[in-house]
Order: sequence, then C-alpha cells, then structure tokens
Amino acid sequence: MRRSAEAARQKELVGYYGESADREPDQVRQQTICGVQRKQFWILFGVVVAIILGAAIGGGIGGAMASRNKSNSMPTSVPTPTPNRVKSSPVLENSTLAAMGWVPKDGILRYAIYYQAKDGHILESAWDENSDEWAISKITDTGADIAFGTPLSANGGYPHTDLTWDFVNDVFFLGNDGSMYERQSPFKEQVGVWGNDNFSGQYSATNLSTISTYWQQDFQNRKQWLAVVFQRPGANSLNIAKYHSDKTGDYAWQDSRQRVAIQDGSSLAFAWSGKELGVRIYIGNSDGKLEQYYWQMDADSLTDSKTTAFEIQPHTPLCITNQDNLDFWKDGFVPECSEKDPYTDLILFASEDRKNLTLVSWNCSSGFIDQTNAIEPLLIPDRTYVSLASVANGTIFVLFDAGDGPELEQWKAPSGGTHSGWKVVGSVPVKLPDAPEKRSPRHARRF
Ligand SMILES: *[C@@H]1O[C@H](CO)[C@@H](O)[C@H](O)[C@H]1NC(C)=O
Ligand SMILES: *[C@@H]1O[C@H](CO)[C@@H](O)[C@H](O)[C@H]1NC(C)=O
Ligand SMILES: *[C@@H]1O[C@H](CO)[C@@H](O)[C@H](O)[C@H]1NC(C)=O
Ligand SMILES: *[C@@H]1O[C@H](CO)[C@@H](O)[C@H](O)[C@H]1NC(C)=O
Ligand SMILES: *[C@@H]1O[C@H](CO)[C@@H](O)[C@H](O)[C@H]1NC(C)=O
Ligand SMILES: CC(=O)N[C@H]1CO[C@H](CO)[C@@H](O)[C@@H]1O
Repeated sequence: MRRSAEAARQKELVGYYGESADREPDQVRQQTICGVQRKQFWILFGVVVAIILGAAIGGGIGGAMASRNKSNSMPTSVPTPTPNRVKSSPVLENSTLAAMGWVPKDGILRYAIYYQAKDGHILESAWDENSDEWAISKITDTGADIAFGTPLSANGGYPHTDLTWDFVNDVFFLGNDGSMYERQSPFKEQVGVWGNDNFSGQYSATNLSTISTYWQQDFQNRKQWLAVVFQRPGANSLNIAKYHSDKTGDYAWQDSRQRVAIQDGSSLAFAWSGKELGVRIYIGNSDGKLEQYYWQMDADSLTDSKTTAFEIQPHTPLCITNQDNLDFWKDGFVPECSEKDPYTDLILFASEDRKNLTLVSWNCSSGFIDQTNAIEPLLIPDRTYVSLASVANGTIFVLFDAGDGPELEQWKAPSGGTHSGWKVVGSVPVKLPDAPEKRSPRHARRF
C-alpha cells in the first residue's frame, strides 16, 4: 500500500487559501502550476480520502484535585507530601492534544502531535517512519494570542487538492477572547515556517468549546471539504464552519448552526468516513449520553442520530480512530451496509474523574459494543487522563499525568476483525531540544 516513490521535486507555490478573497482561484493559479515541471503524475483511483483528524478535549484535571481526605478510612502510610514540587513535564497541566497522521507523496508515514507548553506556546512532536525519531518544535510566536488550556485540533491536506503542492499541516486553537486561529505550515510556500491562515479571526467560540476538524480530499475530482466544528454561546447548538473547493473554484468559509440537543462544552470528534460526502460525528448530548450523528457535507445537515447508553460529561477527553474491516469481511459474511460504512469506529473516552478510560466500538452491522476489557492491560492505576487524540488506522495518543505533569504515550489498536491485541507503542518525547534533561528540582526551570 505504501509504495515508496520518488516525489518530483517541485517548486513550492503560493500559500493556499491564505490570500485575497476574490481571486480567480484555479485558472489563474493553474498557469503558475503549469510553469512547474511535473516529473511525475499521481493517479488516484476512486475517492482518495486524505483525512487526518484530531480531536482534543480541554478542561481541568478534576480528578487530580480530588480530595484524599478519607475521614473514615484506616490510618495508612502517609505518602510523602510534595507541596510545591516543580513538575518536570514542560506540558501545561490542562493541555489538550491534537494529532494527525498522513502518508505524503514520498510514501513515508508521518505523525504530528500538538499540545500546549506551560508558557502557553503550542508545541509539535513530529515523527516519520524513515528516521523513527521524534523532533519537537514550537509552532507559535512569542506574544501570540493563545488561551491557556485552549482546545486543539490538527489536520492536513494538499492545497487545491493538487498533489504538486506541498502537504500542509493545519492546527486550530482559541485566542483569549475566543477567536479561533488556523496555524499553517508550510506557510505561503515557506517550508518550516508557521503562519496564521485564512480561517483565523473569522469565527469565535465560547471558552468552553471543543474544536474538531475534518479534511476530505477527492483527488480524482479535485474536490475538497475542510470542516471545523465548535460551539458558540447558547445551549443546544453546534457550529460547523466549512471550506469547499472544486474544479471550478474555491468558496469562502461559511458556517451553519445545527440545532441539536448538545451539552455546552460537549466533547466533539469526527470519525473516519468511508463515504464521499458524509462523515460521522460524536457529541455529548444534553442527557449526558454519547451520541452519533451523520453530517452530510454538501447539504450541511446533521441526521441519523444514534444515542448510546454511555455517559459522557462536557470536556471529557474523547478520541476516535478506525479499523478497516474490508479484509476481514472479504473472507466471510459481508454485511451490505459495509459498502458505505467499511470502518469500525473505536471510540475512547475518559471517566468523569479521568482515572479510567472506556472503549466502545461501533460499526454498521452490529452497533455499539463496550470493548473496555480489550484495553484493560494498558490502564495503569493512578494515572489521570488529561487528553486523547487519534490518527487513522488505530493509532491513539494518550496524554496522562502520573504525578509529574502530562506525559505522552502512543497506543495501537489491533487491525480489523478483532478487538484484542491493543498495545503501547512507546512514549513520545515532549521536551524542546534546549530543555533541561535533568529531573532534579535543582535544575528544573519554568518554561
Ligand atoms: C490508513 O490506511 C489507509 C488504507 O490502508 C492508508 O491509505 C492511509 O495512508 C493510512 N493512514 C495512516 C495515517 O496510517
Ligand atoms: C488551564 O490552566 C491555566 C494555567 O493553570 C489556567 O490559567 C487556565 O484557566 C486553564 N484553562 C482551562 C480551560 O481550564
Ligand atoms: C468563560 O467565560 C465565562 C463567561 O464569560 C467566565 O465566567 C468564565 O470564567 C470563563 N472560563 C474560563 C475557563 O476562562
Ligand atoms: C475501569 O473501568 C473498567 C470498566 O468499567 C473496570 O472494569 C475497571 O476496573 C476500571 N479500572 C479502574 C482502575 O477503575
Ligand atoms: C464490526 O465488525 C467486525 C468485523 O470486522 C466484528 O467482528 C465486530 O464485532 C463488529 N462490531 C463492532 C461493534 O465492533
Ligand atoms: C477562501 C476563503 O475562505 N477566503 C476568505 C479569506 O478571508 C477573508 C476575510 O479575511 C474572507 O472574506 C474570504 O472569503
């Protein structure tokens, strides 16, 4: 599947939709593109979905604050008090997590994970399959407007659904007054440079909002949709901002307000879609239950709601990854619905005290099933789950606090057809290269 091929070394072109609003997009742009030698053509059959979505849910670490005052318990050994200890983690205690995974033109799988440092900066841990190493860097500028504990979501794609462009990473976050930003790299054709792109400043969300994004690209028809879901003040609604382009042009961001029975501060997460024009989205409904909707992109409608029995509180860490059942189903019974819905959604979310996680799977033929026993070996006691983020094909990133501030771990779900075999891939470094390595408080430094 992952053919390594030499990508044509092409000139980078002007930044994506980061320019003036009423330009003649593709025709004008096309001439620039034609000036570039394309040494290779990439032909994609069918709908190629280049989606990477990250959902991250904010909020404080309620469980960590829980009182240990057990008045009627037996006197036990008192843990050594550590009142003013500086935690060695450089990550903000209530940071959210966003993740994206993609296989670009060079055929090398990559991941990028985003989280917030104690000084408010947003950091990236980036990995590629070739080097198998993580590189940590800052993606924001000193003095940038970033809310502490901002929700984060990350996504990526090829500008103009055109593979001759460089793949861009997009990170979404909130400023202090609630306005939303889209941080992009490469920015205006400069590799390694981050800048605020066109979505920035156009919308604002409540300080309770979660942000989740979805980017679907159809290279055969040169069509794409980039969607950002968030909440504005006021109960029972969800906002979806949508950017769309096709062969004839690209259209300005527009948003719709969906009236659904949703919690204020609901956790929000997109699932991977097997369909061209629709995608599932998960919310916490106003009865405190996890609920699934189907969002039809062109019609902007939220339909086909399925309420589950699973309880979910506002801001609960929540993420969804997918299992591809096609190979599994090929060998046996193939449910008719799998043609449109080939994936199993693996839905992972924290308990109210954030000390535990629940895993639920869903697919079109069997509905929702509690699979928590499959992840039990991975649930180490005395961890507080701070945030969760996922990429496609069963990879999940877990931000937890075991007493020394947030730490990051990578998990992998089994591939389709089974639920057993979850494993911890390893820990993901979160310290900037110039950060002190020593854990001793003497050397600890505030970021
Ligand atoms: C997920 O799997 C699909 C199908 O095999 C592949 O095209 C895609 O690149 C994979 N994505 C990631 C992030 O692993
Ligand atoms: C996150 O923590 C920071 C620093 O402790 C605090 O200022 C901020 O209000 C918190 N944000 C949320 C959303 O809890
Ligand atoms: C969110 O906004 C409300 C109303 O503006 C304010 O009372 C509250 O303190 C804010 N919360 C945070 C975490 O900033
Ligand atoms: C976590 O939840 C599962 C399922 O509800 C339960 O079996 C398990 O004992 C819980 N673990 C902890 C540490 O509370
Ligand atoms: C979904 O499909 C798979 C087949 O791969 C099946 O084993 C599984 O039990 C189904 N249901 C759920 C909820 O995962
Ligand atoms: C393509 C697109 O979304 N363009 C927008 C860029 O931003 C301006 C406002 O700053 C909008 O008016 C454009 O529609």
